Amino acid sequence: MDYFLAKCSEAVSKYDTELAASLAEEALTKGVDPMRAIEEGFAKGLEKAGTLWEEGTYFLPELMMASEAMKTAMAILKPALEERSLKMKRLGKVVIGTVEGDIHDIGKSLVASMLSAGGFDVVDLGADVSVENFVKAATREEADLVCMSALLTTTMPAQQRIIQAVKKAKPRKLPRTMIGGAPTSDSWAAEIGADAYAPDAVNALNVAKRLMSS
Ligand code: B1M
Repeated sequence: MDYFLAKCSEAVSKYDTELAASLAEEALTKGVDPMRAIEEGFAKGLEKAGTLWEEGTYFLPELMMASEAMKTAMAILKPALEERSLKMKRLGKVVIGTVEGDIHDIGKSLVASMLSAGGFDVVDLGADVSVENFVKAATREEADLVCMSALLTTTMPAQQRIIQAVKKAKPRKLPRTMIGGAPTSDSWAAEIGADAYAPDAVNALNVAKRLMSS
């Protein structure tokens, strides 16, 4: 298993989209937990590509190709995650997106898949989502939870603007709010008035469940 997950990681770090796709298919036929294949396999490869980029070994095109390999594998595994979701008790409705000015969508998509697999109905707004569109979606969908991802220190403040704008819009049902993304933290959540912070997709599901029951 570890060898298989290492191959998944390497396919992404070496931006081999074809191999990543065939390994994702293999994971499905072998019955590997799709979330495990993503988190312990493919995502590790993207982390490595990120490190090679930081070191100056990779340039932006290589990093983008590694992201594409990761996204291709995730797209193949997504139906298996969704199938699991259909069997679950519904826990609430989530609106999720990456904040404006920020196009990093892989972590956000992973969190969306995890919440969906755990029994939430998820409306994924995508990346670079304006404050206005977050508010519109939260109101329209009567969301129980609004989830905001930010990967750049420069885009973190948008999380605060969204929280303030949602409260100001006074929707019929005031949703709870959760933030995440590498530069964010518990203390940032407290500072901007978010109900919660989660460091990764697994914790995001646990935190979302806790928010729904509190
Ligand atoms: Co960018 N990038 N990038 N990038 N990129 C980072 C984030 C960076 C840390 C790299 C670095 O310099 N060390 C750095 C940010 C520095 C900072 O501000 N602190 C950076 C930069 C600077 C940039 C550009 C500005 C580069 C440039 O153009 N000069 C540019 C920004 C463009 C923009 O957004 N406006 C840019 C572009 C890109 C690519 C397009 C090449 C690509 C993104 C492709 C895509 O997403 N479609 C990319 C990538 C891939 C990365 C790294 C390497 C990997 C990000 C990723 O997908 N990780 C990243 C460095 C790194 O993280 N090592 C980096 C895998 C993913 C599964 O993890 O996203 O952390 P992550 O999500 C986790 C948790 O954070 C958490 O759960 C997820 C799963 O466990 N989580 C949540 C995330 N959202 C959550 C929400 C929640 C809860 C948990 O609740 C709501």
